[in-house]
Amino acid sequence: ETPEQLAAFEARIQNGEKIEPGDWMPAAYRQQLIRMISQHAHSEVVGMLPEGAWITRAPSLHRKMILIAKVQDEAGHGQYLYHAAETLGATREQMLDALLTGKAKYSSIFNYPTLTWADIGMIGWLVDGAAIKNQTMLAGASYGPYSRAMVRICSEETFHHKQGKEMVVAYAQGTPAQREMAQDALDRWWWPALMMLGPSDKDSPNTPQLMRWGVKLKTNDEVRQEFINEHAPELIEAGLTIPDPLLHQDEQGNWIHGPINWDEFWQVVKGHGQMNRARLEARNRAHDDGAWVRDALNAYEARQHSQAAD
Ligand code: FAQ
Repeated sequence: ETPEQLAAFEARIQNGEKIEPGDWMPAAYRQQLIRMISQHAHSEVVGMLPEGAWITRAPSLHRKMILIAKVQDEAGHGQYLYHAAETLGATREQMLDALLTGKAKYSSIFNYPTLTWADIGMIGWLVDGAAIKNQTMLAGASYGPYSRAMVRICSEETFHHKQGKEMVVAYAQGTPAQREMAQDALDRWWWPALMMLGPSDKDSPNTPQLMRWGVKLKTNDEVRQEFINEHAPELIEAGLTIPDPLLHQDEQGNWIHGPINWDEFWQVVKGHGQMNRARLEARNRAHDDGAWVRDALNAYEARQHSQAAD
């Protein structure tokens, strides 16, 4: 890598050009993108588990159909993202191996259990809501395939967000038992939803480089502030109590949160959350159960090759 190459690359970013797969890029840019996009893909795939657990227990056919479609969308998002990472030279096998052996990270949020049906609504409202804020920003990212994947993913997640909000608002205004279930879900998901947007800026080693190269256009704390500003008033309007006694609006209209328990966040990131083990076990089981499909594909490909050679 010469200083001239780097300067030309950075000038392209400054001009708002997209970097495409065959273009020259610094090795660190490629590495950062593979890290981020593959972790994002893993999050979508592992993210199917907490919600998938409730498909058989949905309270109506209507809600069951919505949930099946949502979980299926997450699988699709995982696919686009694995493809986006493949354009940078990562192989599917390497990425899956990193996930299944616990080397790769995926979003902390999916290491929390879904204890009641209201959790499904709360995931749609808060987790998809946080994901949309982060991904709308990433839709402007400098790497073309990632930015384009974000546009499609965000539009699908907008439906997820709406169905979650509709569900929680209905329960918050429903019977006393439904209200209690919605409040309990908020009590358990509020703080993890704030944490999923990443560590505070002072503890975020990747942000400066990612911002310099136009991958992230905002810091973790900026995105978190946007998320709270949108969601806090809506949750309060729905009649729910946000479990943060220090939450208040400042003179600029920003909703200021109390201290986040970053020890809990890092414990979860390091693999010691409530569901880390169960999530990895479930993914490993699914992978092992799919071995016959991979074998069949390989056998089919080998036969096509041998027929082509004949
Ligand atoms: N969980 O220096 P930073 C979804 C790690 S998709 C676990 O700030 P960065 C859809 C981070 O990797 C949700 N680890 O890192 C859905 C780094 O470690 P490393 C996923 C985390 O990259 C909805 C270290 O901490 N979205 O929910 C987390 O600048 C409903 C230092 O952090 C994406 O992946 C975390 N929450 O900023 C699906 C979006 N946060 O890798 C189903 C793409 C940080 O150096 C149902 N990613 N770490 O060893 C991003 O935007 C960024 O990577 C951040 C983190 C913002 C997540």
